[in-house]
Amino acid sequence: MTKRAVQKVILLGDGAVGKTSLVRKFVHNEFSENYIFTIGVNISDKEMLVKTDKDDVEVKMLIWDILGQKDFHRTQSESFIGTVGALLVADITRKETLDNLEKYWIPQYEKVAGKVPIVILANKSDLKDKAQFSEKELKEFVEKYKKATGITPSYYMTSAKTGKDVEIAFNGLATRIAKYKGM
Ligand SMILES: Nc1nc2c(ncn2[C@@H]2O[C@H](COP(=O)(O)OP(=O)(O)OP(=O)(O)O)[C@@H](O)[C@H]2O)c(=O)[nH]1
Ligand SMILES: [Mg+2]
Repeated sequence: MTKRAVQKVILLGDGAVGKTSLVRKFVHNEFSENYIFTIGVNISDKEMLVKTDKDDVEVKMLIWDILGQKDFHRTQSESFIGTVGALLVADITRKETLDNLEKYWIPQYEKVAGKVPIVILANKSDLKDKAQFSEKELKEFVEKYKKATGITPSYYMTSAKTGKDVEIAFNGLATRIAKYKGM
């Protein structure tokens, strides 16, 4: 039997890491080189089919894309309420964006949402020449998180430009949430 579910999820990470671009690629299959920073929140939705061990689940994902600037702490925290999972996004051309997931985004998010499923994305993987960290370092980051929490997040090297691993990352999060909800 096919089940149905609505999942509110959110993308988190520093300014210009590619949160809006990832959503645009996933929902509309479009990409633009222009940077227009997000003001407040954009909400998109996308239907997808996920498979758990028990069932097929038709998921309607409500995707919240918020601004990454840290000065807007309150707007960000309010948008975390009611989410059942998050995509944590870093930019491979700026190592500090990965450090900030650990220092800022994950703790802030967990304070509001608790220990819900998360997926870690190292975006702009097409810009290999400018990379400041590798897949190996991303894996170490995930291992460290696992040691601290007992939870192993999935991780992907994405590119909103080429589309690499974008669909699989969103689908991976939706699948984790469905399992977490016992579906
Ligand atoms: N080469 C490359 N450029 C990317 C990729 N993803 C995003 N960009 C570029 O990076 C810039 C910032 O992208 P956004 O998607 O607006 O970043 P954001 O995280 O939404 O930024 P804020 O809304 O300010 O928090 C834009 O110029 C994009 O074209 C990618 O995978 N590869
Ligand atoms: Mg944005």
